[in-house]
Amino acid sequence: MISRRDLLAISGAGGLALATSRALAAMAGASPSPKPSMRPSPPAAAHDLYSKLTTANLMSLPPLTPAGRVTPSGHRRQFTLTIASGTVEPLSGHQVQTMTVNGTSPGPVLRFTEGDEADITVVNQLDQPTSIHWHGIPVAFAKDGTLSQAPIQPGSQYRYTFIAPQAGTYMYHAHYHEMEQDSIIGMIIVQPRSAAREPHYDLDVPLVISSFRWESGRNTEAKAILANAMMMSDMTPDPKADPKPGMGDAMERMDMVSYWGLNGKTFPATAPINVKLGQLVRIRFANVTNMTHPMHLHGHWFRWIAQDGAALAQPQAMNTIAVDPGRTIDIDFIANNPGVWPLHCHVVAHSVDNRDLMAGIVTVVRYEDYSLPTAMRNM
Ligand SMILES: [Cu+2]
Repeated sequence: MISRRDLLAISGAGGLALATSRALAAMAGASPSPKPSMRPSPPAAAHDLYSKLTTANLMSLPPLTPAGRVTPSGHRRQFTLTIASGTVEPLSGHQVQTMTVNGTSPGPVLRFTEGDEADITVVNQLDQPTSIHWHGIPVAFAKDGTLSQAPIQPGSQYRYTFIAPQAGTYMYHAHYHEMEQDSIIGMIIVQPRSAAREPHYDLDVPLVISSFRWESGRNTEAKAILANAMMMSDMTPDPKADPKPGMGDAMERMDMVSYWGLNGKTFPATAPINVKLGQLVRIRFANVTNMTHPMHLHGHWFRWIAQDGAALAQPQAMNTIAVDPGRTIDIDFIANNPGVWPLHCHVVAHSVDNRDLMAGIVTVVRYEDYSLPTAMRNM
């Protein structure tokens, strides 16, 4: 496991040299029988490093080109989304009872090409009404899943149709009892009719930022435990602080508030983004939580290329981007710096758990065959 101290060491000016082998080995998924190191040549590495001290290569990539006009493609794409109660496992051994879409949360990524007719049947197997909102997509008023539409009653279904708009990243989510139904979420990806309007991406990664509510009856209790734990860590004992539950119990209970995640998993259960040197990688963020998540990538700059499904005429170079609630953000980067690099929310409470270990909205960009130097592995 990776502690906050390790994370700070990796993030800080001292860089990798300060990171413990424990942290890096965990991120690299290092096995007891390590493979040989991928790029051992020091002169080449030094040269590569200097060439990375600018964003020129990244910014020479073309921007995404928006569609001039979307016309019907003549294709109909049908999906069935079944909303039901279910169990998910954000972390191995930690099960959460929630509401699911086709058995998972987030639900499946729905993919279209511009101008396709989306034909989506939503089946409600909950014991309460629901409806689905097509976030960012200009659908007909009666299909918006909100005020214009009677909710889908338990045991019944509703058919949504709309035309897939200009290429970009969108999402869907429940718009009925939103607090309770906040796990009914998913991403929509619309591809351009002409591939020439976008750079060729070797990898296109959807990342839905999600959270899992702990049992609502324990909300107050969790806050009290958090307050106590913070006071204890500051070494400023408060005589009024409730000595019960004890710290051990507090630790155990605090696990319940740690389920911030990516694609329904919380680190270290999140899927790594496996890249090869030289690849062009696109990442699509969708945030349906109620907090802003400043997503930071180590070791690289990236371009901010689109927001809310709309391409930016002038992409911006950055390495941290705030993904606001209700927003989709697209970024891309050149995989030019081998390693096992964290990509994480920079709000510490969203990326570190109660035991100071990396958790929550954290994943890694992991280069193929990259392994840690032997010396670090054995430290
Ligand atoms: Cu966050």
